[in-house]
Amino acid sequence: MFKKIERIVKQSKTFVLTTHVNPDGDGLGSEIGLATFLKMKNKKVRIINTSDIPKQYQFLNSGKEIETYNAARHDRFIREADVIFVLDISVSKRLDRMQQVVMESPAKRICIDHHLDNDGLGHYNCVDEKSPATAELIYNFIKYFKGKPNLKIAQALYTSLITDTGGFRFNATRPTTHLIAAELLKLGVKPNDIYSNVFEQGNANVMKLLGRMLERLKPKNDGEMNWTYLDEQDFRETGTHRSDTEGFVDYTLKLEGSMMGVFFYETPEGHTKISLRSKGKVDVQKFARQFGGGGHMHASGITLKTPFQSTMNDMTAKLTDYYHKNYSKKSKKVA
Ligand SMILES: [Mn+2]
Repeated sequence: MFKKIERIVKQSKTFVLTTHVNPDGDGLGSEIGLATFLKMKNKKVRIINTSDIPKQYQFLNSGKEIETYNAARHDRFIREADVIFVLDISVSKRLDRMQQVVMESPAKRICIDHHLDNDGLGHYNCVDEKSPATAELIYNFIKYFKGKPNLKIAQALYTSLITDTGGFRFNATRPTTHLIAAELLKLGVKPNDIYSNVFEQGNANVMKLLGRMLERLKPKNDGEMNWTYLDEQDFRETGTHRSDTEGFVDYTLKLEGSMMGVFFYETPEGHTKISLRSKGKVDVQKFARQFGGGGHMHASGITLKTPFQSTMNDMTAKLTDYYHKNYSKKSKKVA
């Protein structure tokens, strides 16, 4: 597939790069990495995303190369581009506000991605679902091109790797991932600079919000399931946003013996958002699917348009029951 893409790139002049709504470190790092490489090849490149860059990734955009989509400013360029690279997704719905213009553009669409879901968004698909990050594919692509990554590319791709592998701790992390990381370090990446930019941008209000969430952690099923919540009052009193809870749910698995974690929060409409995390054989996606949610076996989410307090009580009971029936050590002893 690299061969085909190489030919297309050689024949083309103008490129749009984009990624999914609410972009993460992998999507953004892959964009900067690939854009920088294409610019070295004297291509005309614009990175246009449907969402703003989250604060912790703004250091990647010191050159102001990543733009937030605005129809008046971007539609013409998107329609006239030779190629649209879609990074870190292969499903058009996740382009959100940009979906229509991207799908209508006569440009060749190339997906570089590591997700299983694919609705035919790309005319060309460079997808490796075994790869822990899209950035691995971008790195390999640059190498295939016999390109020499510079420090900027290295920093961008390193950001992608550490975010999508959870700091090299997820099982998808493979020998290649570390070999690529090693090459990026050789190019001058300072691991703590990247780590600090991404993970040490906390603010006091968000810490207070986290404190409330942690204080309320309650064990169920002999501590194998742990759940907690934040409601409207918590966000109001701490002056925080729902988006500030990114990563909070991970704390539910930090307790010894915790196999499944549940975090509820109240949406601005008074509805219920549930984040689920699990380990080992415990499958939270199976539970989430029954309620219209989705995700992966170990990380899923559900949004319910029903009142917060009563929904939380009801769902906690259902989750406790689900865990007990399928995974609880006690129930296995009985059986
Ligand atoms: Mn990714």
